[in-house]
Amino acid sequence: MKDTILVLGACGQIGTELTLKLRDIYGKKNVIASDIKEGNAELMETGIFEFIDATDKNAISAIIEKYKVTEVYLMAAMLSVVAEKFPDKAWNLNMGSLLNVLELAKEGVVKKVFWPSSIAIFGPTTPRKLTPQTTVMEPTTVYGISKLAGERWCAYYKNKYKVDVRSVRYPGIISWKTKPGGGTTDYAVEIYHEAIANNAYSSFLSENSRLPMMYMDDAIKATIDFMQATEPKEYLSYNIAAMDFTPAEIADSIKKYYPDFKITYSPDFRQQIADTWPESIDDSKAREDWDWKPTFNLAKMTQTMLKNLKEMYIM
Ligand code: AKB
Repeated sequence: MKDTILVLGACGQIGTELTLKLRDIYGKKNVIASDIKEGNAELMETGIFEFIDATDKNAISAIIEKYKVTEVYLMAAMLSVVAEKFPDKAWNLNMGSLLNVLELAKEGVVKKVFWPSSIAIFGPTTPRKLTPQTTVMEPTTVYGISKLAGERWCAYYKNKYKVDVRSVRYPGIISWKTKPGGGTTDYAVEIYHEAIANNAYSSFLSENSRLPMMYMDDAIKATIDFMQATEPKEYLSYNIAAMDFTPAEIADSIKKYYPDFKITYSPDFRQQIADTWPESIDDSKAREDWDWKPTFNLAKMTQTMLKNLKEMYIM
């Protein structure tokens, strides 16, 4: 039987490009996009779209039944910055949607689930350089707490009910197609837009604030590769890594194309979140267990971002 996939939160930054890639692989008819709001024109025009609130289990269940869905990618989430402003809403969305999908998978309707975790599961007591797969995890943000609790819920449903749920711990994700919303790592996307639009950027993180990052194509590749990997794998949620850099380093990479580009620094409350996260990630387990390997470094990403954004801003 062919897989039929439902993407919840398909209009978000990762959801948009993930859905388009899944449609390339599995066929347009077999990948149903859904979100609480409309998204990118390409996403809306290339296949089926359904309005779904991911906290509404009956609504998800009805769509699963309607299209005979076998796999769910649950991409709906409130990110770190917005979650600090609305802790109860963040908890309800991040946990409620996950428990809905895990329950449906437990009932046997859905055969496989993808759920995104994050480097936000780590906290100030975690080793910050080359953070290992298994280590101290004491997140201090609402978002990080919800992601760590989510990992534990996934493990519970996997162990107790044999639910096939898989996850990766995304670092900051950079892309030109869809802007991120409400994350601490968003500066690394904003900076490219501002470079093209104004040749200047004021960073909300300090000059030397180093964080793990990844270009979107690699994040999508990791997601789909892990979902297609044959079971069993040792871990349910894997560290993945591609690069790490500071605002000063990304600015230097932009200056290679725009020598007059100016960066200034006005760290705000988001700095406190960044200070609790790792600087770099050890992803050797993902490399060993399912051949994970990134293809973009900072130089290649900057070249790709600037080229595509330039064309987008000119159009
Ligand atoms: C955020 O900044 O909140 C996210 C994340 C690291 O999960 N991009």
